[in-house]
Amino acid sequence: MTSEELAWKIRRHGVEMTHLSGGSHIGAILSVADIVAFLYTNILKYDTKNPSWEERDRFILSKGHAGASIYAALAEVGFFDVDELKTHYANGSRLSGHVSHHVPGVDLSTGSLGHGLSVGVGMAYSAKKSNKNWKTYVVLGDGECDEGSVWEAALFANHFRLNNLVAIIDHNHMQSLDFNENTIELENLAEKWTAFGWNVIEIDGNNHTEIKRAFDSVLKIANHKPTVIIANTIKGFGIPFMQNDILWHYRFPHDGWEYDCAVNELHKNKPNKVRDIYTPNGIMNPVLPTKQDDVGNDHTFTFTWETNYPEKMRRVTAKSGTFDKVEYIK
Ligand SMILES: Cc1ncc(C[n+]2csc(CCOP(=O)(O)OP(=O)(O)O)c2C)c(N)n1
Ligand SMILES: [Mg+2]
Repeated sequence: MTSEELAWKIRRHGVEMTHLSGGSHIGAILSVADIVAFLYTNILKYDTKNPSWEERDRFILSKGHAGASIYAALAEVGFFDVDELKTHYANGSRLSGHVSHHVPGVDLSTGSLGHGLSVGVGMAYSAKKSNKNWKTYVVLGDGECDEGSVWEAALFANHFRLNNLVAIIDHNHMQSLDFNENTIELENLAEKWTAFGWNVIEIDGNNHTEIKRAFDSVLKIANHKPTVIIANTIKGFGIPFMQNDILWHYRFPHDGWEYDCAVNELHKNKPNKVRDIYTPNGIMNPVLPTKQDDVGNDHTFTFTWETNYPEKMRRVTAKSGTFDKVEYIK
């Protein structure tokens, strides 16, 4: 399976899982899908028959609210049956809303932001002390980088020259209620990590060629520093009416136009070899939003989409075409 194929499946499962469960965070799942897919198809060493294999690479999704992306990847590569994904968020299911270590293939439960890098640093440190070859990979949210513990871990990783540690930041410029820059200023993120002693690689995190380039350069780095990949992404990537719209941090695709259009948007870019197990041909006669439906509006907490908008955010807007009127409105 290619990384593009797995990324599509993660997106499709993510829509289904949040739709069925009424669970949140579809925007965050879509944002990180390409990074997760690339890791599970090209980078991580694991054994689906022996999840606690000692030589496996360690992986932590520190932005644990996007747990559906990991569950979908783990099921698709063979850690458990894909059918189980339907139990996401259900009472008694091991596929809890946020990432659970009770799921085979998961090293750390996450969801309370700001802890994953600290634990990852500990893992990398122990590997180094015991001369182990496995690596540690941690995916963080950019809003998560508001947490002080992230920067304490960054200091530690530099101090102990943890060149067996790779952090990837899903830099979608948004957090739960607003843009990062309207919450706590984060820029210049790359300079901050450089100042903390890390190698910094900056890429478009929804582009698989660029993700490959980033991991290829990680292999070539010969110094003793830890590396961070700042992956510029778009929250909601792959479903235009969700892109860069903060509404979809918490809202799930409801019955009707939200679910129908989400599925059909994904089908516009479905790789040929991939089969959609839920709606093989997309949705015939989809419900479409009307002018009264809440689509294309600014849902940020501060309503500062246009006024006083920083130039750098405008670039994100232009790139994604967010708030372009959704073409299939009746
Ligand atoms: C310690 C902590 N505080 C608050 C939250 C609530 N929360 C869940 S997701 C989120 C936003 C995270 O933003 P970001 O890290 O940028 O992730 P994204 O969804 O944009 O990928 C917040 C504040 C949390 N999970 N943990
Ligand atoms: Mg974010």
